[in-house]
Amino acid sequence: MKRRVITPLVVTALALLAAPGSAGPEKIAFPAGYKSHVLYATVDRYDIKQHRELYGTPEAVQAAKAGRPIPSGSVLTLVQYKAQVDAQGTPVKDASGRFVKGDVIALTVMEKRAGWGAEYPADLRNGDWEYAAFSPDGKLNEKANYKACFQCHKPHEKQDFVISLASLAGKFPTGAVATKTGANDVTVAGFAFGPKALTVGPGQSVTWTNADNSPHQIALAKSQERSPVLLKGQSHSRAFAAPGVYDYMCGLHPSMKGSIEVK
Ligand code: HEC
Ligand SMILES: [Cu+2]
Repeated sequence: MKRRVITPLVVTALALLAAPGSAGPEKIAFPAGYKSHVLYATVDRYDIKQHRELYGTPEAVQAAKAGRPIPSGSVLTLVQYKAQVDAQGTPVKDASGRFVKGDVIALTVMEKRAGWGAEYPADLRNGDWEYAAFSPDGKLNEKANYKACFQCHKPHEKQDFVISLASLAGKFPTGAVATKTGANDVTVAGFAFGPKALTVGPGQSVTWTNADNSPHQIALAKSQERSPVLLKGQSHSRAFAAPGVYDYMCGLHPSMKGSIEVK
């Protein structure tokens, strides 16, 4: 930051900035230098046909790797690219099976600074984080649904609201996953539940196993109960006592849907 003489006018402006009601995406400056940050993960989003690059400031990556809290001043930038598709609309893959990126659609950013976020009600606040969305040319998107950023990242409070924390910490498992194919097993692969609809007897358990590189989460529609976030290779089991149809979705990717019928 440039040094400047603090005039009374600047002092007033600073006081206004710190006043309640000033919370919001305007606090975040476009991270023009994000490409010089650390590219810590890439994500192929089968559900929305996007390729994503996730960048973090070096201090954030170092802290996450060491298991320390992410420091004030950290910036995480998620760059959304359109996936290139073939004539059928299916994403084209490169030699290593990854989506081929097209144009940048948007950049979403999280920035954490000590003291930020205090204006938000407790059921919305994401610690000291603010969220902002930018167009490819760096203009703030004032029409983005900022409440949804807070709501969707809120359940990840235990990992400082950073959904990709395991990747940021370099702890994301790699390698193939041995999928289970028992009658009560559901495999999560390619951003889909398989089988999508499963029937089990009363009192039986269903086990979901995540075979994707992306994390997923089982979120029951009616009760809003959520499993822990399942990283690649991790499983979650739950017994269903009462007959009925239990619709669920992925808590991270709401377009992924499935159902369990108990009868
Ligand atoms: C539907 C749920 C959902 C909403 C709404 C959402 N995110 Fe996320 N966000 C995710 C998921 C899931 C990831 C992990 C990467 C992925 O799968 O694309 C993520 C990752 C991120 C990351 C990378 C760091 C991290 O937490 O892993 C940033 C930055 C980010 N989101 C910013 C935003 C902003 C800004 C908004 C609002 C404009 C927003 N998000 C809204 C689900 C959501
Ligand atoms: Cu998911």
